[in-house]
Amino acid sequence: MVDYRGKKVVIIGLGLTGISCVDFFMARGITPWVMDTRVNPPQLDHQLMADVECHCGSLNREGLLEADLIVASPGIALSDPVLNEAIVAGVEVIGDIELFCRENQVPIVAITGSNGKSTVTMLLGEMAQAAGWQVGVGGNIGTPALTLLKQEYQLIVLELSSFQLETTYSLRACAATVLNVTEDHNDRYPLGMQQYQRAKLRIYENAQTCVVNADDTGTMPNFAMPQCAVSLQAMPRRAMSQQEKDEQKKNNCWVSFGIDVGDYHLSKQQGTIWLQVGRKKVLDTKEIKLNGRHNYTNALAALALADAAGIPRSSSLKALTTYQGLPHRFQLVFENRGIRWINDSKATNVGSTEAALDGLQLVGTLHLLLGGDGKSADFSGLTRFLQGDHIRIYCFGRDAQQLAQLRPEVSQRTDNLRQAMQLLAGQIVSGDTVLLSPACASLDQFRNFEQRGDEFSRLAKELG
Ligand code: UMA
Ligand code: ADP
Repeated sequence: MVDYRGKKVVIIGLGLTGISCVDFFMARGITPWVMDTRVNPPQLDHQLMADVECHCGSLNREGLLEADLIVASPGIALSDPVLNEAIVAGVEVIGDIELFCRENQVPIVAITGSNGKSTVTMLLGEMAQAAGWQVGVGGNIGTPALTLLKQEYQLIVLELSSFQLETTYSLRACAATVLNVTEDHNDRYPLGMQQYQRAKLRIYENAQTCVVNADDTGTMPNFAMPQCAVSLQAMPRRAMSQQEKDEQKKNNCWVSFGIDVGDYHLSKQQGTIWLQVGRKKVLDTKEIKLNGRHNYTNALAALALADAAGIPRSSSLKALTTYQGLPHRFQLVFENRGIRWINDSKATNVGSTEAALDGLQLVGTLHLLLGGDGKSADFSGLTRFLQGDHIRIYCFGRDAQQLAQLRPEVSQRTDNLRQAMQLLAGQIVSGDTVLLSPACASLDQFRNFEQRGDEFSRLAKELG
């Protein structure tokens, strides 16, 4: 247990992460100072804040420069000028995952990627449970990691975002994966994909088994990679020495998953698609409850992680035949008069919407709802999935205009999701599919992707 007594601790951000950090320090007899650039951060009225001072509406420069330790929530960019000044001045800046790793004694499976994190994280939790293990699941999925310190577990499964990985140094996962790397969070990575990817690859540092995607070289760590020209702006960590890199290369092992290649891959035989490990077919994909082709690779990744963590294979396979997936991820929410309504509200970037469109089996016309805050993404990758006569596109929210440009002749624009759904309701016929897979974050018009998905589901039942 690290002793933080006598240190001036500042927590930035008073959301879910921030309040879990306040709890952590208060339980150790340390009263932190909290700051949030929001005027009214969400956890301001939390009972734990009764005796804690919170500076709202900006970051206090002097307070940060005088701190011994800054714990930054994932929602605040390290490039924030005031925070960056403290980093440059040498103040130690970490995140909640680092605090967690310094205390935790339990084996960790760590999962990141642009898409599929939550699905694979939950699936792994189910696999461990099927084996009768006490398993804790948390991180970016919504349960702050620090809350997992309060219970005894045999295994911890952490979903980690690139933001969380930027401020983590002591993670030593028994198995770690970057599921895929496609464009996302451009607004937080002004130096481009390489900057985003480097943050994700940090998950492999000191991992015993690294599970990589054989179809996506972006997921592969390259310890020989020369230092990127685009280093994270004053990233508060020292670089690994060559000796450490060589040591790591020797000590950990690599396992891959992929569609046709990889230690864990798919194989086709007489119309049946199998999950295969090495030369052994282990499960007929017809037995998997999850929808969509991308979920076969998620299943392979989860199986590779579970094997590496020592979960009995039979339990993992059993979980694959029962796990139904999470809501808002390519979820059939209503079917009536031969019309399917699919809620894929969690598709908050181009890669996830591509996966939805790629796997779609269509009978009639596809009515596709796109829109929201694109986080400065380049949407052009979607164009190849929007071809043909059997598609109508409805664009709403902040980036509606840009999205409608992808195929203007079949696109219509509205202000919001409700209007878009009212518009399409007059145009659908039996055999059609209505798909909300917006390729954008929801935050311009909704509290979160769940609220957007719930509105879609409600309107589907009302209009369909
Ligand atoms: N913010 C400010 N000023 C601040 C601090 C935050 O404006 O000083 C804003 C941020 O821009 C952000 C919002 O407040 O949009 C929330 O930030 P936060 O750090 O307070 O967030 P938490 O409530 O602590 O939730 C975070 C994760 N959110 C983010 O990384 C933005 C949650 O992931 C995660 O479940 C939670 O910690 C527990 O670990 C959500 C998410 O959207 C689901 N993650 C992104 C994603 O998956 O794409 C990375
Ligand atoms: P994350 O936690 O990374 O956002 P989720 O499992 O919540 O991932 O899924 C988010 C979105 O990405 C959903 O629309 C889902 O259908 C899609 N998705 C899931 N797995 C993959 C994958 N392997 N590749 C591309 N898209 C995926």
